[in-house]
Parts: sequence; C-alpha cells; structure tokens
Amino acid sequence: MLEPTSAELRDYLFDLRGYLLLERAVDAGLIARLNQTLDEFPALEWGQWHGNVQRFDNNGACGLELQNIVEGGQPFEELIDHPSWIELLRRYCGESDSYVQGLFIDECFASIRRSGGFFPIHSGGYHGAVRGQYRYANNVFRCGQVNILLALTDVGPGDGGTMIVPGSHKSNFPHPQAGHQGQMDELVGVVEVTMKAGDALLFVDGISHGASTRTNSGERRVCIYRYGASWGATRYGYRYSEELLGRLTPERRAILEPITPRAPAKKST
Ligand SMILES: O=C(O)CCC(=O)C(=O)O
Repeated sequence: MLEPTSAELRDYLFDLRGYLLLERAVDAGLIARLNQTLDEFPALEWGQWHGNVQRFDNNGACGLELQNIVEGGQPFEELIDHPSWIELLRRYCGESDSYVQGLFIDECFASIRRSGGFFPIHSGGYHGAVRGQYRYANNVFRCGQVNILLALTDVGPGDGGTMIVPGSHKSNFPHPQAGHQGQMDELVGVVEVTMKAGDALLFVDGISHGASTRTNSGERRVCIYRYGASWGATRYGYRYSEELLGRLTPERRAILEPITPRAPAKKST
C-alpha cells in the first residue's frame, strides 16, 4: 500500500510513528548518477580522504561510510534541497515561524553495506539527546534532527535494511531486549523498512533505529543526510570547501552555511 501524501496524514503519521516513507522521491536518472559517482570512487582505507570526502565508518559492523559526501560530486549536491523533502524538513526541524528559521545539514554520508554488516540499535526517547529530540509544542514542530535516508539500491529482506521501532521517539524506557552487540534482527516491536531505489525514509533521529544484518551478497547503498536547525554545526567538524560553497545555488549554500562567517576586514600591508 502506498504511503499517504496529504499534509494532514503526513503530520499525523510522523507524530505517531516518528517516520515517513517517501516513495519514488528521487527519479531513476539521479539515482543512476549517484551510483555511478560511487562506482568511480577510489577504494579508501578507514580515515583516508579523497578530496574533501573521508571514509569514516561509524563502527566496525556497519560497512563502508563516506562522510561529507556532499563534496563527492554534483549529484550529491542535488540532494541538499531536493523538492521531495526540503519543505517537510523545514516544517519538522527548521525552527519554522521563529527568529532562527532555517535548516542546516549536520552530517551527510553514503553507506555501502555488504554481507554480514548491520547497524546496532541506538537513539530512542529514553535518555535522548536534545540534538535528536522529537518535539511538537504550541502548534509547531521543533525536532532537533530529522534524517533523510535515500535508497540507491532496492532494499528487501536480507539486504541489511534500516530498522526502526515505531513510536520509540516518545519512549520512556530502553528496549529491554537490546543486547550488547545491539543487533536488532530479533527484537520485538521492530519494523524493517523495505525500499525501492529512489525511495526516501524520513525519520526523527530520536527514534530507536539501526539496521538488520545483511545476509545477501552484493551491496546495499544509501545516502543519509541529517538536517537540523540553522544554528547547528557539523557533527564531526567537517568544513565545506570554498570551491563547493562558491558553486552552490544561494538556496543550497544557505543550508550548508546558514550563518555567514564574520571576521574583521583584513588590513592591507
Ligand atoms: O544504515 C542504516 O540503515 C541505518 C544507519 C543508522 O542508523 C545511522 O547512521 O544512524
């Protein structure tokens, strides 16, 4: 069954479950260009850079992660303010209707998962950080961080797909079955999200989430862009290059650098 697209139903489901599945969010042409750019990427060791992109896997199990991927080429720049999600992000985590209205990308990376890879369970309302919190109050959304996870390949059973615990962004308890490795495959209450290439999963970072263990051969590829309020800073301290900032549209630049750096004018010698 297709996910509903009316604004009221989206708000209702996002509030209730903490996520939305945006089906066919990105067209096949852009998905092909994103994959081709990744195909042409050199093999990197952990910590190694290619231009301003760094291989920086979050943990030993998750697979290969290319951080700061917005510097990885034009197709990744097109995701910054993609029309399929940008207005939803402004609404949910862009401090809309306030004096600091605007968005910021806190982290953006491509993730490539092969057989055996998984992502341990994390986040959830219990002891949640304000940075990732879900909040709706006084008729406005004030979430700390909302993520777009875009499928670059089809993600079905055995592919190492994203898992979420619907409603857990409001949970007052940790999941009692979460083991020390944090694998989610057998946990009660978990939903594994199946996706077609081009579908995007929008979810508040404060929901309990992770990914199932990949048992199939081949690769699962996704991009994850984390959005937050305009006054944020990049999670790992990545700085965008002058070349990238210089060539972006004003709208995209305002999402990567919402506050123009201020410094005294350089004295001429
Ligand atoms: O790889 C996935 O599907 C989930 C990734 C994740 O949970 C994260 O990066 O926080």
